[in-house]
Amino acid sequence: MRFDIVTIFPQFFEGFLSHGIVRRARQRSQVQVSVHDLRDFTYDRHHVVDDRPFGGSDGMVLKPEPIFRAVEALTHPFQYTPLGEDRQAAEQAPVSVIVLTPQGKPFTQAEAARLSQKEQIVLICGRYEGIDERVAQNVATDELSIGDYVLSGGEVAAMVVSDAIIRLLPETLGSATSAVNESFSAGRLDYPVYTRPACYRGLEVPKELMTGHHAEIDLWRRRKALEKTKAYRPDLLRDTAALDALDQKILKTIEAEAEDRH
Ligand code: 6GU
Repeated sequence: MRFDIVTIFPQFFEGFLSHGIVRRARQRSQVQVSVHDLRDFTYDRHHVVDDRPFGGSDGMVLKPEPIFRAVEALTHPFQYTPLGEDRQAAEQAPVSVIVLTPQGKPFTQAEAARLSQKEQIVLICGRYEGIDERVAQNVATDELSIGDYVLSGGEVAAMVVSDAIIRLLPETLGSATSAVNESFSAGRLDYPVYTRPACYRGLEVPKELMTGHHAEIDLWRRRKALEKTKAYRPDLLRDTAALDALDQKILKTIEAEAEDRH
């Protein structure tokens, strides 16, 4: 897989690219990541990438021309279909061109899994008050947001999106099963974990984990995972069909116990 990141702050990505799983995946050639300065796709003397919004309002808008040129330079024509033309075709093409914006579709684990099948992903980082809408309609295959808050630019979001995808690539994680086993693949948050020492400042590790009894440990973990999910992410439990039969049973027990306390 290949990533091309288009940004006005290429240096932002230096630390991200040279540490951890992303660094290892690059060293092993599981992924190629290139970062491109949007200003390199301007032709004017001052390398201007932004301009004032038509209709008036605060702030500056990223101009379409440098972004169109960057995408044309970084992709092969006919390998992708822009969003404004055909959403279905855009999703299935081997190349994705993604605009990162708080106005985008929410980025999820399912979206990361879909994108991990692509040959090439171009990430366009927004700045200022936004990007000329002709980019989203005529060049992009997706507009993504990483959550309901506003960042000062798309750079951090580009790292979030590419990290979530890269760790799903085959042989990227230490253990091939760890990506399958985790939060969100299972429709709930993960269980809490502990390590040594067994007692720290009088704080004991839960005794259920110290028994070596596999079935009891599994039951305890499922229960804690569901309690946390209920507390922090009740939205994930609205569709209990995503849970297996044992989780559904444990959840009913948790809910019955909460009833009893009222
Ligand atoms: Cl993708 N960009 C910006 N600027 N803010 C965001 C975001 C993206 N996702 C959530 N907030």
